Amino acid sequence: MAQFSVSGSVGLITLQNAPVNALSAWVRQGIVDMMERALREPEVKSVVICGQKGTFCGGADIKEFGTNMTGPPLIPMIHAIEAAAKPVVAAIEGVALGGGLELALGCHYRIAHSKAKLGLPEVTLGLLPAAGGSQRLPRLIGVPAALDLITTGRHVTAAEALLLGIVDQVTDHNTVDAAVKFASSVAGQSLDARRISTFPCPRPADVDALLEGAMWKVRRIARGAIAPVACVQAVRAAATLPYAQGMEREKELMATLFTSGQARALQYCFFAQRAVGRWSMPSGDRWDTSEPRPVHKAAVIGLGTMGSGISVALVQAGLSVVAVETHEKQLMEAKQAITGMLERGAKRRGVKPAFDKIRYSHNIQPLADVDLVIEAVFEDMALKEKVFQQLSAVCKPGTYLCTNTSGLDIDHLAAQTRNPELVVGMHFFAPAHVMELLEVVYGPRSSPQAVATAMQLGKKMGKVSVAVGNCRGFVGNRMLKPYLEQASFLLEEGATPELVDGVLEEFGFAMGVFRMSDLSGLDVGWRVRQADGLVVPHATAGRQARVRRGCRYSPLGDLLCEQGRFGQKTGRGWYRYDKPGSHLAKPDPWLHSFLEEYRARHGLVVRRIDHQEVLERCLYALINEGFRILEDGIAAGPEDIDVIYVSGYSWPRHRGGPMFYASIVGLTKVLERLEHYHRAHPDVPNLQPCSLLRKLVASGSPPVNKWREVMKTLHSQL
Ligand code: 3H9
Repeated sequence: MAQFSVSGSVGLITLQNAPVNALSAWVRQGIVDMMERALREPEVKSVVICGQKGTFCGGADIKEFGTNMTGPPLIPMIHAIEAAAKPVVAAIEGVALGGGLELALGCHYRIAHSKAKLGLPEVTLGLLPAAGGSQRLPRLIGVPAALDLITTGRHVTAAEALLLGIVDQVTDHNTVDAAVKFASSVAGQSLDARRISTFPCPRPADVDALLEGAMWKVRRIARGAIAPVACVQAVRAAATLPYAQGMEREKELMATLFTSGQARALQYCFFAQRAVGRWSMPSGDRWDTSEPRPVHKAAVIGLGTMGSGISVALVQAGLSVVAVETHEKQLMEAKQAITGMLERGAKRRGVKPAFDKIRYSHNIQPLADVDLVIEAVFEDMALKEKVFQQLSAVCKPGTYLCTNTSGLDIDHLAAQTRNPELVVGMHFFAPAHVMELLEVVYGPRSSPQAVATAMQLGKKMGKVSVAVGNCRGFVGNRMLKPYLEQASFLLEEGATPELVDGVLEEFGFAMGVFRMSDLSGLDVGWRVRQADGLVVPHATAGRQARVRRGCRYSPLGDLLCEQGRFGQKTGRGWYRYDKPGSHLAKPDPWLHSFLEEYRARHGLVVRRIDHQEVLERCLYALINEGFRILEDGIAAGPEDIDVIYVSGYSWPRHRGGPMFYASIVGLTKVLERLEHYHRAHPDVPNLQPCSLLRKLVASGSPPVNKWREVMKTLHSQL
């Protein structure tokens, strides 16, 4: 709702809808009623709109979307504010986002607190600012700046908003008091020059080229998302049409977006991300309710790429860090790399680099007083065992011992220590100071407080933290394995890396599976397979070359590694690169002949493989493993898997994550196609549909938010 009070001659309308004062039906009704009252009452000469508890407004109520919306619509409400005969001032504290900023743009003046954030993030929800935002913002700040804000959805600080001309004043003091004072100073003044909808849109001479450039750019980076394209079209309308016609265009474009599957997927992602972060709900709905312990001082052991990135992320989160590397040369290189990353990060954020927060050491002795350690040494169990034994002896009682392993057994490492309950996994993704995903892995003996502390630390580091159970590869990498394997089988059967990658990139992945493998290095998986005894020297393998443990196995990746083709770093992999380290993947005639020879040697008959088969085999094998993960109780729900894939594996957000995607495609269809491929390739692993998928189909294929009810009947480790 909205509350009304009067301060001198100023009417104060306060939005009251915790936690973000979203514009739900009753809030809109409150604003309409209170505005009418303010305009009616003769002693009120001007009006201030603010939000309760230091937050102006987080925009339209996203929970209302897709429901039968009631209450006054937003657009006429904002128009009525703009048309008011008394000055209306928005007092912006906390956030003014989406509909919240659109409400502020309908006001005649805007005063923001210096810590406020403003923006039009609708594009991230598959929408556009359709309460006049796409038409008013370009009129206020010009086409280029409006395009930037509307197509990216980025939030700006109050200082940038002032510079751009979005707000009229910024204050460090009480914003509502400042706004009331300001409102009384402008009472009675003409508002002709304050109604943004009446402004002509400032048009640069090259506006057409500018809009075309913007369209080209969003199409290139949108990976098939339609909202950024609609945002450019809406700004084009602002730049080329009178306001009323522009509003019509905004409405048309919004109508298409609003009911699209992409908007549904993106809004699902918004809520899923919040749900997995709320892993310790007091209701006990999720697995734990433990209080995290504060972490002020942390240590990182092993300063390779991962350890260096983790150290930077910890320093940037304000922690004191001891960074340990036993090899002199590696320590020197890491110091240089970390200094560079801290410098660049500080420059981007407009602050001083916190070099004094990090201390380097050759040994673990200075770790005696740290609250938490993250081990990031080479992925070798024997080495990690030793590190955990040493840590357990050196660190003070109660220090949490975390490992950044990407798939080794957490419980085995915990067993090396005196207090296994203090051991958890913190699986970061490279580069660790940039990638937002963190898998927090709890072993059977990890204490709830250890997990709570790792989750809280992840949040402090700005990560999307997801608690997952302990199994080979955890959630993300475990699902990746069948995806990579299917891609390799497809090559054996007649596909090329270009075909497979093309299909996956068209689906929306930033990179296809082969390009991605080249980037991360083919040798990483090769070493793991070697340790698992799966790599057999090809020359001596004979008939067994394509079989391991009774299942079909594709040794293609191993064969490339045997030839020193590790991907980008060696200039050769599934593609060729002009020089080692270069990023531009080019089709490699050598690889094509190698595949032909390989197929001939093994008597494989080449078939024409179409796009549908590539997509279905790669994605459905991955999804099938997701169902197994749910069945095993390794992820708490489908949302957890989806957040992991969207945040860490470049799954296109506008498709909502693999489990959401499966529910949209239809579980019956996923099951049917897996059965089809399993029949066609009975010896290929991971195509046999798992029992949870069958069970869900038998239960009538409920929507993704109802899967838990079916899963409840299954065993859970959580
Ligand atoms: C729009 O405005 C369309 C219009 O242009 C046109 C219409 C015609 N609605 O993130 P948090 C909930 S589209 C409903 O954890 P923080 C959120 O789910 C909207 N609920 O807090 C969570 O609930 P729970 C454009 C919302 O402090 C709780 O509030 N606006 C909304 O880290 C706390 O959220 C946006 O895209 C909402 N609009 O961050 C802004 N917003 O406790 C979306 C939040 O049950 N919101 N909730 O899990 C945000 O970006 C962040 O929530 C915000 C606060 C920065 C505001």
